[in-house]
Amino acid sequence: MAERRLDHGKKQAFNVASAPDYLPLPQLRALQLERLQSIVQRTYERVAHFRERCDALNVEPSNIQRLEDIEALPFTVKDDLRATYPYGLFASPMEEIVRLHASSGTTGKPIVVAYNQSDIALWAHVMERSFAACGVHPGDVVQNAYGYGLFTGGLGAHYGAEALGATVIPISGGQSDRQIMVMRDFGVTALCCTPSYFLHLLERATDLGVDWASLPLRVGIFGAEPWTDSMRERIEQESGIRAFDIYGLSEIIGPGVGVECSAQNGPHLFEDHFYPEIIDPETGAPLPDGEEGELVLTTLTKQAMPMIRYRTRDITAIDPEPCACGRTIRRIRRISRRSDDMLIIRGVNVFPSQIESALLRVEGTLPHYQIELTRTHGLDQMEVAVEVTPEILSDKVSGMEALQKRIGHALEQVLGLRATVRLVEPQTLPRSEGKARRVIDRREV
Ligand code: DLL
Repeated sequence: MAERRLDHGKKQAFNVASAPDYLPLPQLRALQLERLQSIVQRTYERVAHFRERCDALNVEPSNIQRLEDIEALPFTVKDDLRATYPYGLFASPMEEIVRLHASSGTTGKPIVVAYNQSDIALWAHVMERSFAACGVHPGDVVQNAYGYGLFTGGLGAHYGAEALGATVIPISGGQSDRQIMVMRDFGVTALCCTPSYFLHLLERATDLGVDWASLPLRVGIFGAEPWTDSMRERIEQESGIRAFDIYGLSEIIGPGVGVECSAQNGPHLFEDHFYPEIIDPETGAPLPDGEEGELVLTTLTKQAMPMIRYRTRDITAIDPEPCACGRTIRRIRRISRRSDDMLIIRGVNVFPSQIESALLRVEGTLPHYQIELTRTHGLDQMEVAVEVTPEILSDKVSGMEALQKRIGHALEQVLGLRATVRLVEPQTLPRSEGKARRVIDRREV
């Protein structure tokens, strides 16, 4: 089934909206510099918080003469948004602000982000380019299962797909049975949701006896949470669609900061609007292309709430190699972790994505897992619950024990740590309509 649909993605015609993806480099850099100078000036004039930070560092907008001069500017971090909650970083008066979104933090108040008319048009534009890069075109029927509401996923994808001229079904997240009915009855060809929710839909469709292979679905535009290449392989193999990685964050605009092209080799960043840097997360020092570190983004054209040198906490590297698709905007490696989702277990640094890729390499596992951390007598314990295929469950006890051992071994090899492995029946771990919750940390701080 996998091969049957793979070629459809190549249908992608050169789209006028995506022309800026192919600018000659000198032109792109000149455009970035011009835009950087202008946004720094605007923010300095209109946002007291930014001006005070600049003054403290003795830097002013006229110091930005080359792109590298950006390094003299102060960083913006999530705490700056919290400290100025809700409206303190706006660079437009309220009469010009036409939309607010918010992203819930793990603690306390959400962070609030604002858009004026021009920002909404910019967002639709970068999302239109995103859909075009994934091979979506007018005539496609796009089921948008990202949540509509304060979350940026739903409305962000919605306006982009409309701008492209595709047909949008604004179904939002949840109600899986209805999603599947709509997918089948409306002839859906492209689906937007988190990768974990897609897995859930796939599973539910099987339960309902829907013949997945008979559906015209061709493309998945998946993001909002980390997922690995092993997860992509599973998804593509089981569903026969092509799964593209879309990246974004509320503080910068929402979805549409970057997206993969038909080469599926890491997201291209829309650099003409979002200027990337990679820094050492410990020292803040800039790192060269190719080296892994924290992604820092500057919005070059967003007006209502510009973000200058925003520390995303997302760990990646800029890949300067030209891409087979011919786009000149650079790619980043797929984001598999954040600097703040690192778990320290018995002194060892562990990222949930490492666990995912180790698990999925073992045959007999399903791509549903959960990590639970506890502490007994001062010692951290890690239990990894993983769903297994019905064939494994119907096998002899010895088969299950062997699988448990193989998983334990795979985890130990990757993490250098022993974990208790619990094999569970299919569909017993909680499913999410949006971002999956993979880790339950019950250790007391
Ligand atoms: O998740 C925006 C979005 C919606 C992106 C739909 C893609 C699709 P936030 O809720 O503010 O915004 O969360 C942003 O999610 O800093 C990353 O840590 C993570 N994230 C987003 N996309 C990806 C991805 C939306 N493709 C935070 N891979 C970001 C890995 C991702 N992590």
